[in-house]
Amino acid sequence: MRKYVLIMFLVLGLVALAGCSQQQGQATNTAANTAQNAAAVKEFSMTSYYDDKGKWFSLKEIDVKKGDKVRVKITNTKGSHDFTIDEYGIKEMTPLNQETVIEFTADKVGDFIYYCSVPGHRAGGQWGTLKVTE
Ligand SMILES: [Cu+2]
Repeated sequence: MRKYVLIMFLVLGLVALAGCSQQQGQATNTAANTAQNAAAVKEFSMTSYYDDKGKWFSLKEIDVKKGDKVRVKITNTKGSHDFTIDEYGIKEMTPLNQETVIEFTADKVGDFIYYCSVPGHRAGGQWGTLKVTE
């Protein structure tokens, strides 16, 4: 009988221990996830295009927080275009029928115009606003 009680205590102890270590594991996972989120990339997709009605990027606004890593995927479906943000020193060609991936860190706060620098395209409407807030 005594042996039985001892074994019961041992089993209970083990169960309690297992519960504790599992909780600890979860806490660690949560911390890791938070760290990952902090460094997470904010991703945006758009097409770059023109026709008789106008020229444009399908996405008119990119909203991010200061410090965010920004990934912009641009698929050029018609014509010859680039993606330019003067204040960020970005000017990337976007070859036809390809996805061009542009990455940068939003380290300046404010509203910045992204546009296509091919003559006439920005005036034709091929631009949008990058909004970076604190
Ligand atoms: Cu263009």
